[in-house]
Amino acid sequence: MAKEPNEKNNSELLEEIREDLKEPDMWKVALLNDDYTPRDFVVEILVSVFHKSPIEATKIMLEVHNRGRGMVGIYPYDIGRTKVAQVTLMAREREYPLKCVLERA
Ligand code: TYC
Repeated sequence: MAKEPNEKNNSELLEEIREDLKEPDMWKVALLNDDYTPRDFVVEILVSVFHKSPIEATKIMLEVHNRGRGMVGIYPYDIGRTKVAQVTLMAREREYPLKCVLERA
């Protein structure tokens, strides 16, 4: 029987199923140090946006403060991008220069 022009063969269908089952690409969210954003605000962000405990949040904040940058977590692209946007919005609302970036894991 003739194939409809948009009908897919088995290997095309299998390839599509494989694509759907793939783990999503993961992205790193990192915080950058600056001289103006208060330490308490960075801890607050790590607790509220990234669901860290206050102790873990303080550890990460101090690492960023001492080393210039630090990794906060690894997320699928859309979640990472949303978290970066939330941090940036919260920081700008308070007029802090805090930088949060997304990079390939
Ligand atoms: N360096 C800031 C201060 O001393 C604290 C700080 C930590 C700022 C981490 C940004 O990502 C940051 N107030």
